[in-house]
Amino acid sequence: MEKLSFPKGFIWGAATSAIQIEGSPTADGKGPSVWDSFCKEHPERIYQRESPEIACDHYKGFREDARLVKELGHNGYRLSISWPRLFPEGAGTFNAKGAAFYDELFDELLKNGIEPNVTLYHWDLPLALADKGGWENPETIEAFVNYAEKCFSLYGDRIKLWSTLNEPAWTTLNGYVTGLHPPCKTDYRAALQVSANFLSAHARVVQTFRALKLNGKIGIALNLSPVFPASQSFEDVEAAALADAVLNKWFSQPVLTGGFPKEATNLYNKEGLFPHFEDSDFSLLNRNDLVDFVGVNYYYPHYATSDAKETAFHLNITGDKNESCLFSIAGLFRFVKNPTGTYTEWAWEIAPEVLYQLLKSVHLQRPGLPIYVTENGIGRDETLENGTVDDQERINFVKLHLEAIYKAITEDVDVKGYYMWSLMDNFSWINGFKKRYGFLFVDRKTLKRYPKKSAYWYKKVAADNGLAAGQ
Ligand code: BGP
Repeated sequence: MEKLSFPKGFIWGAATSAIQIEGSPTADGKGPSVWDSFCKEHPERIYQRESPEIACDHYKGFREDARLVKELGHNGYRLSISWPRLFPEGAGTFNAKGAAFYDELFDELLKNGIEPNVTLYHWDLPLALADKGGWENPETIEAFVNYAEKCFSLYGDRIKLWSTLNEPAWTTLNGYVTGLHPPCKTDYRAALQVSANFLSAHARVVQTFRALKLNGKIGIALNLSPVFPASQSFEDVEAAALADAVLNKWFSQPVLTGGFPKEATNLYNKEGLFPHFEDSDFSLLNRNDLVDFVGVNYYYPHYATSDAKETAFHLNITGDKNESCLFSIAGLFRFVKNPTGTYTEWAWEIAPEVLYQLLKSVHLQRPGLPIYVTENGIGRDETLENGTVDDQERINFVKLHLEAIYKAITEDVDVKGYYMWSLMDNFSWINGFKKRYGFLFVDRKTLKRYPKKSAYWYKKVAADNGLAAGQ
């Protein structure tokens, strides 16, 4: 059987984010984040009224978790820093106790031979900033740059891989278009200003990082869901190109090659919605030096039709296979199911071959740019049996995606690592806890971790630095 050997030094890891695993929302002076308050104020919007208050209690059990990461054979780990732990109000007073947690966590990981890949912002905006307009307010950009600079000065001696933002497209979309995530707005103008402010924040933080001349690399983690036309009709082809420009390229083009996609620019200009950028930010975003690497978060592709009569959004948060997701913007595009596709219980298509195409397309846009697959995984409804979970479906999923990555690598795409989402079952935003993603099963009553079958399988893949085709 052919062995798929990955490049030497390939990172085999998993990913998490602060609020999804840490718990201890008020410990050691942490301030509230927008997700803490959203879950308290609108429990009805979260499946089974769950909250991240306890999550996986990682704040208390981080040493044991670092030990588990090592035991699982990973050589890398993607995580995020909680901004309101360091700056309880987002700006101003610095909380040294919150910062000490990450000091210890990073040391623990490094001691165990695990290279951290640190994201500065994974959606847990300090509430005090949200109360002043959040990402719509340019003061948030300033506060983010100051917070990032503090992180660089505190941890820049040890952290070699940094990402500025996690999925600015997804958080803009759900915070300001679908209204499913905080601040639950449905306002295109606000959405576009927020997207612009995210991009400006990224650009300024990269400048700050470079000025410090640290021995590390900086990038961004983008959710990229390729969009295909539902049919070959001219209208559907156009609708797909527009959806791709609005949802993907609006965020990826400025950081990968500089500039903005014409389909989106034309639309926003026509509607009088093109957002405001400071001149200096705009010129940075028109250059092509805003990333040392790009993080690709890939879950599924979209199929677009032009036949969009209404504006409506629905996300399957129950895991009921009969419940479809809905995404339609009147007059622009609507997403439909792939009639030949295979879907998860949460109605996300499983399409590994699209990851190969996506990696190739990033490479074509920025030849040679190092890429990390910073998220990819499958959410399942799982139960513990005899101290483990037989998640063969996850093994199949990860294997197919690794094969897709391998194929891209053999065609000169510089993929340097893979972080499966997620290290452990965690707070899956509005899906609560039923949707499980981890290599580690987390018992919700005891919070004890149990490696699933996939964890053992992946350990062998990491040890072999690859896998046998068909294995
Ligand atoms: C990404 C987020 C992650 C993670 C993952 C799975 O968009 O960056 O934080 O949660 O998706 O999504 P979900 O938990 O909503 O199923």
